[in-house]
Amino acid sequence: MRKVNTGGGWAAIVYTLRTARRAGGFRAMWRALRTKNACKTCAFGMGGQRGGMVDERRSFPEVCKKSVQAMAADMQGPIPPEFFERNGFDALRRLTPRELEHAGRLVQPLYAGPQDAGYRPIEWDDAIERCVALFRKTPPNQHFFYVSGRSSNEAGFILQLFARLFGTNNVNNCSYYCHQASGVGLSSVFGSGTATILREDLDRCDLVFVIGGNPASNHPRLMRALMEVRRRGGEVVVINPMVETGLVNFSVPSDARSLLFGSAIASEYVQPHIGGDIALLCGIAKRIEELGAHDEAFLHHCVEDWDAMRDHVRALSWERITEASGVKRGQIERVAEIYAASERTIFSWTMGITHHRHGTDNVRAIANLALLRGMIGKPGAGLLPIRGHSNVQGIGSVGVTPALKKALYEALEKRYGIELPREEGLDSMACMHAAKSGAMRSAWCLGGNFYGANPDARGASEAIGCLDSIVYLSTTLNTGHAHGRAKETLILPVLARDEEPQPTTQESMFSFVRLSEGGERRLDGPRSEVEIIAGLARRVLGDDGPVDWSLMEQHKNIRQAIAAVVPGYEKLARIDETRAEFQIGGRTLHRPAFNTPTGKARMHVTQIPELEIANDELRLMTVRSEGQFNTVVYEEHDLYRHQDRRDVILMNEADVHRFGLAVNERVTVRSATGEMSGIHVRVFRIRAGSAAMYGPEANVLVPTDVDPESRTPAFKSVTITLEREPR
Ligand SMILES: Nc1nc2c(c(=O)[nH]1)N[C@H]1C(S)=C(S)[C@@H](COP(=O)(O)OP(=O)(O)OC[C@H]3O[C@@H](n4cnc5c(=O)[nH]c(N)nc54)[C@H](O)[C@@H]3O)O[C@H]1N2
Ligand SMILES: Nc1nc2c(c(=O)[nH]1)N[C@H]1C(S)=C(S)[C@@H](COP(=O)(O)OP(=O)(O)OC[C@H]3O[C@@H](n4cnc5c(=O)[nH]c(N)nc54)[C@H](O)[C@@H]3O)O[C@H]1N2
Ligand SMILES: [Mo]
Repeated sequence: MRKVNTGGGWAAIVYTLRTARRAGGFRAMWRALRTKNACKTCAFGMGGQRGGMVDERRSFPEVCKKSVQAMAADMQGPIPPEFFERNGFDALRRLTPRELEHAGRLVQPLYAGPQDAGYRPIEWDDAIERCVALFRKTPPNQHFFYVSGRSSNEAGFILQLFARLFGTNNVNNCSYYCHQASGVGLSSVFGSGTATILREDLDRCDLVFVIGGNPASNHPRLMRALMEVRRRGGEVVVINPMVETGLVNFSVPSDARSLLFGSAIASEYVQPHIGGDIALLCGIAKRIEELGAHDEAFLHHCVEDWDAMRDHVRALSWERITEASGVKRGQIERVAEIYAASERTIFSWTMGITHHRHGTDNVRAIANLALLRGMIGKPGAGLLPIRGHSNVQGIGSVGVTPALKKALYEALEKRYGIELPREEGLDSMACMHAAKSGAMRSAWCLGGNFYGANPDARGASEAIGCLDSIVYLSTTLNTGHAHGRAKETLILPVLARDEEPQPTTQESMFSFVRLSEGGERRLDGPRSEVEIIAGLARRVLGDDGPVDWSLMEQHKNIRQAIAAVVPGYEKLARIDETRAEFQIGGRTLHRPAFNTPTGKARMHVTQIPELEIANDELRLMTVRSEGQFNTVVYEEHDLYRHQDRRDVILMNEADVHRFGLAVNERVTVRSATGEMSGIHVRVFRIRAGSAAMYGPEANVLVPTDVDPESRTPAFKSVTITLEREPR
């Protein structure tokens, strides 16, 4: 394999061209990518009315491999009907995620009952009848609804409305496996849970912290902004237990100089232990206070609980800080000096922060550090949780959450003259446990791969197997359809957003609402998500209830409803006429006025978590490779980390020696939850004591316990042991 020492660049371009050719030619791909639809991959927020691949700053950036992969998947032909005759469940279970996705597009509803050895195609009418029967058969609180962040605001909104009118709050979304800790943490700090900045603020800052993320792979469009910060003399501090090639040097494909020579990204690369972030962030805060570089006036006028936070970091010894973080005092002091010299700092973070039992406190520790120097509440500075799915933030905004925000709750009750169910709704993990215990009987999944995303893969399969039914609304096959089956399983094929007959909307990580025009259908068979949900709601709840479901088949009517009830979404009411995409009101913090009872932001004392591991143990993180999108693995190799296969464990050289292992030797990896055998040992630039494996495969090892506040599993913190296998 060719060795790549810089992220992005030619490798990304060559891949893009190759994938485009497979998907029906470069021109077809180019046309597809240039339509007025929001990009399908990450939540950076590309496309929409400004045309594909144009961001919120109106600049026209890079090819992104991921958007090409996602588009190629949707541009496939139909899965041939004989596929399901040839591939019963045994065969489906043996297919890799890539083989399942490459089987083609789902075009016909599929059904499997308790006696079936495989799926069989059924007619749409039959499928809808069966769904209606499932709703009638089981009481509302024994159903749950899981929504991935790929679906539109319109589909998400009516799904949650339907669920609540049906009688349950068991409505959740993939953020419970993703950024929930950011929402919970930030809300506790300043009363709202999203980024405080606009895309433009990245052009005005002089320092960016990139904490616990690998944007070179997962948010390549952020890389241009980071390159530009460095070019204008600013700094980028990376905090990550692994040295990620693309965060050291990245070739921005749309920038000639960068493409040829690469661009230095990190000015300081800090490698803490997995889970060492709170100690590190407290250490930086301690040093800032020692230097007197904190913003006394801001802390006095705009912040609560500064005294407690100050006393906490003062009382922490440097010994405790360096031991728990794994970072030397000299480097912590250097980072503090970089921060002290900055006038406008942006703190960004991803899953390395949220995927912990202390995820919410991790987020608070970041917010503390930002508040310490008055970096929230002015232009060019603030907080940026780098969101995953392209519309995961919108799905949350429009109410696909177990508990609705008070304002939305009251507005819904008022608009429809209804009383919403009072019983507490369950989060994703709780639904899985309830399925296992028999308390939950029926699941509805709008997109995503609830099985594949879940910790404890074996347990997840068993839990879903306990359900009477599960219904998937999907574009392509994934491992969930093979391993996540209930007594009855239905798959309903849906249109991708750029095939929707009516426009849809999405929300970016900067709280910017995109309008996607939709487009011509590529295939006969799949239906619009909204058409399916509104049709089911009409059948189950009738037309004479508080909501006229036949009106809800028109997306613009749904937009009227969203505009009327979701705070900040008012402009959605006119978007069909104006075509004007907009910034959601009340989220950007360019002034230090916070949405809390006192108007001040709140600091929190964040205790350093106890993460002791024994001598024969390692702490494991599960990560994505550059060639996958969540549970869909496109490529076996990981370009930037120089791995030719995925069944590897990446370890520090010292640990490989300490355990008496050799490179490429096979080990069995064990956790309290499961084990994986035949894993190849690889040396990697990762903090000693920490190790990394690829998810979703490694989900057999990840336990199901969660951060008590955000209910997010610790995908990045699994205690493991290794056993050498006989040679
Ligand atoms: N190509 C591609 N793009 C994607 C996705 C994809 O699967 N593929 N998925 C999308 C989604 S839904 C999401 S949520 C995002 C995910 O984007 P990321 O969060 O960047 O993805 P992960 O691979 O989970 O990476 C976690 C990073 O956190 C680091 N890390 C692990 N533990 C710790 C820790 O304790 N502390 C610190 N400081 N760092 C730690 C790891 O070394 C790794 O670099 O990407 C989105 N974009
Ligand atoms: N071990 C480990 N596990 C993890 C993580 C980790 O870092 N490590 N990360 C977690 C994170 S951050 C997340 S967000 C979850 C991801 O969880 P999910 O969002 O549940 O999973 P995806 O793999 O993104 O779902 C992909 C499927 O979505 C369907 N799909 C694609 N486009 C559309 C569409 O337009 N409409 C509909 N209806 N369906 C569509 C396709 O069938 C595709 O197979 O995984 C979590 N699991
Ligand atoms: Mo995610």
